[in-house]
Amino acid sequence: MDARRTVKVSKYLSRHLRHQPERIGLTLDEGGWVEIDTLLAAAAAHGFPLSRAELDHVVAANDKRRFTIEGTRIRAAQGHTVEVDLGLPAATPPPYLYHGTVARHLDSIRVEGLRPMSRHDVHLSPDRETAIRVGARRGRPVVLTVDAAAMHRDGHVFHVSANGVWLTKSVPPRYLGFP
Ligand code: HQG
Repeated sequence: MDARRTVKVSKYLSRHLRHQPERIGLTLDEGGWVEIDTLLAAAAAHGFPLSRAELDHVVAANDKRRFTIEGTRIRAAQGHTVEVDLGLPAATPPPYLYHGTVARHLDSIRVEGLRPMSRHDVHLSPDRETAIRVGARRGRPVVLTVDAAAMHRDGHVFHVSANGVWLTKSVPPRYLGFP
């Protein structure tokens, strides 16, 4: 399977396991899971034939481990805009986490802090390199430092997804370090 096909399949899965399952007639359960056979049938029926071997390859080879297979089911590890409860336990974050963004958002972030926007949670990275990659999706990346230890001490709840993305409901400005 070539790299382009892998990315294409990964984007297709992200779209339908995170954002628009109904577009191909899928219903995710409350945890975001769907039967793999159902997903493959729905994809085929909507003009995107995909083999089980290709699916397994994309899940295993995915640079961010975006998808999780458990038994006969699959789900996206994080990043949903549809309502799901991933059932992740609360976790103690490392002292600092990082958020990659771009300069045009900074005025608003200084006032409001980080908000989840269209997703369920604010996504935070465990290291600067990852945050730079996240910010670079939108332009020249700017990395904000999050005092996660202080947030945790003050009662903010953190979860970590199966692929190592740290999630929290919001980050008030006082916990943010700007470059
Ligand atoms: C910004 C990708 C103005 C925030 C990545 C970001 C990540 C504000 C954008 C995952 C704001 C939201 C998530 C405020 C936040 N005012 N702008 N108060 N608060 N923002 O895509 O973190 O490839 O929803 O800085 O790797 O960029 O999809 O979040 O620029 O893990 O697996 O609003 O998506 O993963 O954008 O990215 P997003 P994100 P995948």
